[in-house]
Amino acid sequence: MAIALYAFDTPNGRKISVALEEMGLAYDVHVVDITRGEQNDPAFVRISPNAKIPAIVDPDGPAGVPISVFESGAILIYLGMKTGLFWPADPTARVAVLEWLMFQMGSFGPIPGQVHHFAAMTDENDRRYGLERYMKETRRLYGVMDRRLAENEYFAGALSIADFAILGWAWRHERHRIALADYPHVQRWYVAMMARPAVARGFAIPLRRASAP
Ligand SMILES: N[C@@H](CCC(=O)N[C@@H](CS)C(=O)NCC(=O)O)C(=O)O
Repeated sequence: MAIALYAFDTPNGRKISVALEEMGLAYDVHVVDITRGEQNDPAFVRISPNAKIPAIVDPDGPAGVPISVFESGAILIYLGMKTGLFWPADPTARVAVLEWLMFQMGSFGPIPGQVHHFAAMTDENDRRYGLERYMKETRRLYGVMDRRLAENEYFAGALSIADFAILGWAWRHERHRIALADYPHVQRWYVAMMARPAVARGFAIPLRRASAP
């Protein structure tokens, strides 16, 4: 039976549509339009208690018992454990995946997300401090990623769920005002990731209703 994906067209939503496509799992999309407050619908909050997308419901969970999962990092680990794909069995390799997944969850998401927030402000006084602070840190994070990718094809060596997590946010590099050409190793990785047919499908799947503004 298909996994239910509750998502919207955002970096955290796209991480999961990309992973589901890469893993070849059947899924149905349930758009949760966060511009209309649908994340606060009590039925959705029962699945995602923090009232944020993404979330999944897998009717075929562990031991055949249905399970819901919220938090994109937890979803990626769950899907990796379920399929054994992009989630190495070797403990040393797994640590690298966890490191870069946590890097994304803790920094490369929350920080560029603040750039998106302050960039959208119209009052110059309100936006200046926030933009300077978070753009500086975002550039530093791209530097961290560039150094890692100078020595590794993918973040954890082999392609893993950490790449899907980081890709979701790198996809928005223009919105957080980053020129990928300034980070050639990130650019090389980004171009290679986006050229993958399953990644393209993960970004093409509609996560917005046609009627939405
Ligand atoms: N740590 C969460 C963050 C999820 C998150 O921030 N989702 C955003 C969209 S990308 C959301 O649902 N925003 C709606 C809101 O804040 O009300 C995860 O990685 O799943």
